[in-house]
Parts: sequence; structure tokens; C-alpha cells
Amino acid sequence: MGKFGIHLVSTIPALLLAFAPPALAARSLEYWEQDLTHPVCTSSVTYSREFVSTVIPADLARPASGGTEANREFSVRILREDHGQLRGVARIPVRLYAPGVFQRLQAETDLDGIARIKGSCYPGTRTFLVATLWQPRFQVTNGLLPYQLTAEVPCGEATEIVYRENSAGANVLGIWEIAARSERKLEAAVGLSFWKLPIELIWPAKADHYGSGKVHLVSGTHWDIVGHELAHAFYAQAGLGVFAQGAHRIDECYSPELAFAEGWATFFSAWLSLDLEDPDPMFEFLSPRVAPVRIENIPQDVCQGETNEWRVAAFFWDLVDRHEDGENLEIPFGLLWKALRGTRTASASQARDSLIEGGVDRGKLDQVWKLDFGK
Ligand SMILES: [Ca+2]
Ligand SMILES: [Ca+2]
Ligand SMILES: [Zn+2]
Repeated sequence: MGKFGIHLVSTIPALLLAFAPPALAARSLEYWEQDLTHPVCTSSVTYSREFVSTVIPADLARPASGGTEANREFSVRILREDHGQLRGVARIPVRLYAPGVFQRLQAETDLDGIARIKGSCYPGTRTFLVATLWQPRFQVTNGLLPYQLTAEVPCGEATEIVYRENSAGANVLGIWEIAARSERKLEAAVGLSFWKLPIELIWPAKADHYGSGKVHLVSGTHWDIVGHELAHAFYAQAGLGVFAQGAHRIDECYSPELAFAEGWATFFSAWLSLDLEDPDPMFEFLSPRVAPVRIENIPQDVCQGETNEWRVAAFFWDLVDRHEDGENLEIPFGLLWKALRGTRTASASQARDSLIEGGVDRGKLDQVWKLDFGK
């Protein structure tokens, strides 16, 4: 990297800080995922505070298979390797800096991970790319600054930027992908008016945890846990349920409000990433002790009743899924959200009552209830 690049990298974080939103007011909601990743996790757990660089150069920058783009438009595709596959990542703001060019060369990646950049620069000139993981509603940071993906990209051509499996780039892009998917799916299902406070997703952390509007993550590639933690943030902002905290183990019973909060978060993660028609949808990383956590087929020995989070998650899943396993209810996610929004619900049975008030068929609802709670 030449002097040009180094200079940009060192000044951009300072610029970003200047435009960063004010710090969020302290809030009391806290969820420590004691069972999810850390078998023993006490209140003395501290976050990882060792220095982690936020500048992540591409593992690979190569010409895209499509060849060159038309003059005055060129493209960059951002890919992350996941389970051996390369996947484009959407919603990333991309800026390019070219020597002697003062117009803005910027664009956002689409669903294929492609940013099409309009603007003139001499074909073949090396430009310096900075993709900052910062959007007004969500940011991926090291706890201080947003991550910045960097690469050198020839002007006027189509380039692919690749982050290899398990690299730092693949971790932060994994988190970004779940946050961007949440925004996209929530916008379509319920609108985004509830999402008033930006959510900071911090990686790496020593424990998976949600608190004070911030999501702390051990791994960015654990897609199901990322979705679960993010769900706590939405639950808080939309006032879906009451605040609850304490130790929780996914196959055991405890308070109905904590089971509701944790079960809703697990359900949301499923809605985000799993197929509603799948006869046996399952998570991959959630609760290593009992993994894989199946959501349509709960093991018999899981504690019964609405004080178990796994069963709460399965209850919500059956309400919206399209696989009939002894139930035939299919309500839109938006209807479920509307029934809970602002209610600060404290148990699955309260949620059931709100759904009946919202017009959901009582008989079909009872069928789902018996199927998932066993009583
Ligand atoms: Ca089902
Ligand atoms: Ca169903
Ligand atoms: Zn949780």
C-alpha cells in the first residue's frame, strides 16, 4: 500500500468519529447468554479490550468474471466465504479514492454484493477502496470504531474483493449480513419506524451479550447467535416484552418472562435465517451443549410448559411456519409483531391472549399451544 492509502486510512476514522451519532443513553436491559457459548459465565466477565485493528485489507482482490464494465461505470463486488461458498454482502457503503479525482466515487452494495460506481477516472488507475461498516441504523465496530474494509481497485474495471472463511473480514461481514437482513426483512414485514436508536454490534467479545443498546459477539460467523442477540435489541426498541434477566439453560424451566424474552429472540433468529417450509429447521451454533437446536422437532426431555425458552421459540415458529406438523396455523410475522408491539408482554400465555384479541383463530392457536408446550 502506498503513502496515499496509508494517509486515507488514518484520517477516515477521525472523520467518521466526527459524524458518529451521540452515545446512547444508558439503558438497563441486559441479556447474558450464559448457556449459549459460555458454560460458566459470571457477572465478572469483562469484554475483550485488547487492541483490534479496524482496518481489514481484502484477502484477495481480483478481476470479476464478468469482465470490464462500460466506461464511466465500474464495479466492486464484496464477497465473504461461508461454509465453503462465496456470498455477496449487501448494504455496504463503498467509497473509492482516486488520485486527482475530487468528485465522490461511492455506491452501496446490492443483494449480490455489487457496488456500481459512476464517475470518471482514468481507466486502469489504481484507486483505493474503503468500505466502512457503518449505516445509520447499525454499525459493526471493535467497541470504538467501525470496521473498514480496504483494497486497491483498478478504475473502470469490475473487481471482486474476497474475505476468506474465518478471517477477521469474514467475521465482521457475517455480523453485517445478519444486521442488513434484519433491516430488509423487518422493513418489508413491519416497517422501520420502531428502529429509532442505532445498534452497535461489537466484535470480538468474550461473551455473547446484549445490554445498553449494544450487541457483543464472540464470533461473527455464528449466524444464529448473531440473530438471537440482535433480536434482544429489537425486542427492547419495540417494547415487545418486559425486561428479564438471569441464568438460563435452553432445555430447562425458569421464569415465564425470561423464557418469553429468550424464546422470542431465538424465534426471531429462526425467522431471519431459516426456511418456513423446512420440516426440520435447526440452528448450528446456538447452545453447543445441546446443538443442533431443532425448532420444529423438540426433544422429549426438554422441560415442558411456557417457562422453557426452547418451547416458546417453537410456539412462535409454528404460528408463522408453513410446515404442518400437527398444526395448520400460518399467520404473517407482521401480525405477531403488531400483537406484541408496545405491550411489554411477560409470558407466552399473555402473547396468546393478545393474538386472540388480534383476531387469530382460538382453536388453531390452542392446537399449536398443546403441540409445543405439552400442556
Ligand atoms: Ca410447524
Ligand atoms: Ca404453522
Ligand atoms: Zn438471549
